[in-house]
Amino acid sequence: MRLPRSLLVVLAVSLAMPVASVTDPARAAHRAQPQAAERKPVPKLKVTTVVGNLDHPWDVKSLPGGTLIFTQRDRATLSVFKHGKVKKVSFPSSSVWVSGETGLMGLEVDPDFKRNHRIYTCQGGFTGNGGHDVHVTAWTLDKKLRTATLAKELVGGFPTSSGRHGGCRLIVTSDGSLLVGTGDAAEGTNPEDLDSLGGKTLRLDRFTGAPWPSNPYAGSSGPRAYVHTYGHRNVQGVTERADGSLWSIEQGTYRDDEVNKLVNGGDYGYNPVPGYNESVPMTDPSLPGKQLKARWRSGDPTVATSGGTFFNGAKWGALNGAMAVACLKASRVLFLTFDAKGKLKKVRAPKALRQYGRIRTVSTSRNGDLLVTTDNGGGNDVILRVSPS
Ligand SMILES: [Ca+2]
Ligand SMILES: [Ca+2]
Repeated sequence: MRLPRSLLVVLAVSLAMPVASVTDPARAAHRAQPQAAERKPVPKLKVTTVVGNLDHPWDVKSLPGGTLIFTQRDRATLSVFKHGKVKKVSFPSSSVWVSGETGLMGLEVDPDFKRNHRIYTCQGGFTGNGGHDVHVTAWTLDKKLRTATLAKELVGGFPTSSGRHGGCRLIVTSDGSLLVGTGDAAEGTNPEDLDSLGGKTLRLDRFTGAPWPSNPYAGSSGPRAYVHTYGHRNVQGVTERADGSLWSIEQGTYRDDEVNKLVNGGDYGYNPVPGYNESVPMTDPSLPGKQLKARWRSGDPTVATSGGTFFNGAKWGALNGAMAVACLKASRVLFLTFDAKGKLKKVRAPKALRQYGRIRTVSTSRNGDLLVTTDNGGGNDVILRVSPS
């Protein structure tokens, strides 16, 4: 007879330890620590609509002083919300290629914004020979937030097809790199091809656009110098945990949306060939080398995960340190709690966020609230502010 592994561990531990140590108060306190947040109550959520009459608001970030800045994908507009009013930022919308799932997408604010007024966007573009790409651009905003001026094209040439699976999410990490999540453009060879920038997470210097020095192929002269992780499908969420670990959120096929903890150089195992064969697993261990398993997956059917973020603050009680994940198809926000090692402990889907239709992304506000965008189209989309009540 084979005993379950968990039972064997319990047996081994109880044999190895004197009985007294189980009730040792110091040891008990130490053991309880990882569950400290979990033991606090789950707060009721207060949800308020901040901005309305939007169309596919794809990303929203918070600027110093309480101003919000956001993109709309198909309108290809950049806007600020300040003193209760929406104002369009002068932005070259006609240079954005809008098609299907691609348009003006990810947005990030430089951590040193007060001094440098820099922001970053990810969008579809025209390559000049009738072709298209998705690329990442740095902009400088003027003091009154009226105009975005091109600072630098940082990295581009991400593959495209119809506009399907265009990615593309951005964050500046705590060590100053720009982390970019890209889509596979619904072309089967991209995720496992190290010289395609599709189906990857990329890291680069946010000022020079150079590949980040710790990237696994940083010394290469090819596109692979930018690759941080590969074997992804359509990464629409990237986020950093308080412990400095980097995570991604991606959409599955008909099964297995995934949340992944990113390991530098890691292969996340999606290889939909020949053609675009979506019957393959989202993580296929039979590929050469080691494939990293997801930390959370939806199973079958998918919920269509998009953007998301880890969030912190004592006011969040049991949710302090959880990850909020936007779901398009399932029209909700999932709150995922992981332990210190990144093992999934709890999944919650609060009712308060199940009445707004499709949810595109969740980000954090400077005061620790959450900002949520809907994705229903037709000019009725909103930005929500969520706080514990
Ligand atoms: Ca995977
Ligand atoms: Ca393998």
